[in-house]
Amino acid sequence: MSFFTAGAKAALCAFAVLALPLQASAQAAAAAPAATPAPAKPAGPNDIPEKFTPPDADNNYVKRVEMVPMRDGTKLYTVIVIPKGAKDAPIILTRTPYNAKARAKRTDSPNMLDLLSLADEGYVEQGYIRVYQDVRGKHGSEGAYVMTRPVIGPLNPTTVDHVTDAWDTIDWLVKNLKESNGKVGMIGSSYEGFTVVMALMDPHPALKAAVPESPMIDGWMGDDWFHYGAFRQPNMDYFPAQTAQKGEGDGVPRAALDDYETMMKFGSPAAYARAKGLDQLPWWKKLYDHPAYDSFWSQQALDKMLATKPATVPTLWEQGLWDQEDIYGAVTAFAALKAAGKMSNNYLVMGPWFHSQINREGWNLGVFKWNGDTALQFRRDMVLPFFNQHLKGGPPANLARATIYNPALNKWESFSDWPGAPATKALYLQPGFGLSFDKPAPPPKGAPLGDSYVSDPMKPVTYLPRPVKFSDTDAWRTWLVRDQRFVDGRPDVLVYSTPVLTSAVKIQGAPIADIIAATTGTDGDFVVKLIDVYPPTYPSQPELGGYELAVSTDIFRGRYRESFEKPTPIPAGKPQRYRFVLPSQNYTFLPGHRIMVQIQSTLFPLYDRNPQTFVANPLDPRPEDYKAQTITVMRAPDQASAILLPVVP
Ligand code: PG9
Repeated sequence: MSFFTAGAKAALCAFAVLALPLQASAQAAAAAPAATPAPAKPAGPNDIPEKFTPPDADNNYVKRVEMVPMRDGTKLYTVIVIPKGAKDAPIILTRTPYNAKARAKRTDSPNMLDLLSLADEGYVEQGYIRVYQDVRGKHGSEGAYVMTRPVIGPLNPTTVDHVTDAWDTIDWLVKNLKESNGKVGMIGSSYEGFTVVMALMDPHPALKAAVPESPMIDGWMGDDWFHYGAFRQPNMDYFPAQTAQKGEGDGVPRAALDDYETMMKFGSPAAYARAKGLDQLPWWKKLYDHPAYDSFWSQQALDKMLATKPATVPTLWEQGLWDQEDIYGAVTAFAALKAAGKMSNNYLVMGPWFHSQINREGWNLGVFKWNGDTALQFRRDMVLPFFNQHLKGGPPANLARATIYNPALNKWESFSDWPGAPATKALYLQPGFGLSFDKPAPPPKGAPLGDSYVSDPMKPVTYLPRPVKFSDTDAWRTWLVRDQRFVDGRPDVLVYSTPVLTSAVKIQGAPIADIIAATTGTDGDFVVKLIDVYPPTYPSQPELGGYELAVSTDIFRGRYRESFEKPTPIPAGKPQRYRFVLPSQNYTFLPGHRIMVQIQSTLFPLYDRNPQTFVANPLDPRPEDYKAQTITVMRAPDQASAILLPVVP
């Protein structure tokens, strides 16, 4: 297990269901995370020596573990692996909450290539020094842990943050590693990507290149915690795993195999948190106190911060096209830098990947097969040349401004700018569940102006066929590309489709859902999926016949339609506009395929159920607040619902 990458480790933490008896877990949760006193020396004979030093003469590397001092005196556990005999070697640094010791140990081996993870192979082959460090408060590091610790300021009253810790670490590394050339690159995915971005806020002069991969940039808008205000319930496993103790916390025990059943039984996220003791965790309390996008969230949104203070460090942003955890951050940060006129040092790569797949093999995603190992292509042909250029004085990496895989054409495409087009071409919902680029015609007198369904929170639409298990890693990684036929016959899912395409429709950028809808309730969620429907038969891969591949999916909590900061009740029965940006794609809908749009109100148990009644705290509705409501999605000429597509000629 030591080779687990950040993303995998996170998924593992987040979705491990432990078979611990309830009592044992309650004890673990109740244990205060106080500083551990120095253990007393045991009396009597002891077969365990005070120190054991394994001989390393056979190793082709030197491994040092250092407690690196920060400016406040806190020492951070740092594993440094140096190729034996290295001189003038650059350093690659990853700062992690996921156990540096384990991150730097794929297998016990005298060979550095075997010791480090698959993702590190290129660095080993090219003679880099590899460093992993535990962030403060986690695993081997001293200090207090704060979840995604914000920068020093209103949300962080201390004198330290990841900006200063990265600075102090880099300073120590270049001053203390005599084998180094004084140049450091940072890389990491997800939480580790977040720590890379933090280092860019005030980069040490020795930080010469950065690769934030699927970084958590804004946890409310579209990364791990919420999507446009809808809460992501697998977090209820991640919180205790990450914050119940300094090491890896226990999972939350389940009485049912099916997480649908578990989450339905407890009702709201807050009721679940109370029942499982999670209300002891400060991070859950913060989240509970900030369900809306108030300053707690906007002041720690890294895209906004970067845009006001862009770094000059060359940065290669990476994000998976179907990243089930952080699909928002990298592309949004890239866009913010572009808007600030600071694109010249920034590059973007998006591949056909699940979260952190770049650290593994990338031959396929679910049933979709790609042209080779796309993750290796990223590491070998993009990241390594990028680091070699900036850390070793190697030849120019010649990266395009954006390099994005086109999953339908099964190839990488290069762009001098991204997005390739603004999302302005409206694909309208039509009567008879059609979809077309023409505005809907005036309907015959008395014909309905929209399509209705009853959304019942007691029978929510699932994101995967039941039984749903958050702990099923394969299902979690591939849910975004699962065939959507499993829901398209439900009466509470609206399904619109174009005729079979006779020419290709190519999109390059983020589609925008622009839905006009009324509800009989006073709150409600809208889930919109843009889908590629394969031809009914597909001889080269028969299981793709008629497949409904959601190329871009997201959810929006209706109470935030006018303001993310100040939610307002939806006036019952009055059509409202729900406009939100969907995840970016570089996709060609091919002739013979159809474009489909599905609209529904739930995506459970991944997202919490909206009670469909406006309540003060949407994380804590009472059981009686959950009410079935009728939703009507409008498709009249003056109330046209559409998906705005970034279509290129
Ligand atoms: N998606 C995980 C995460 C990132 C940031 C905060 C919390 C969780 C991860 O894979 O690290």
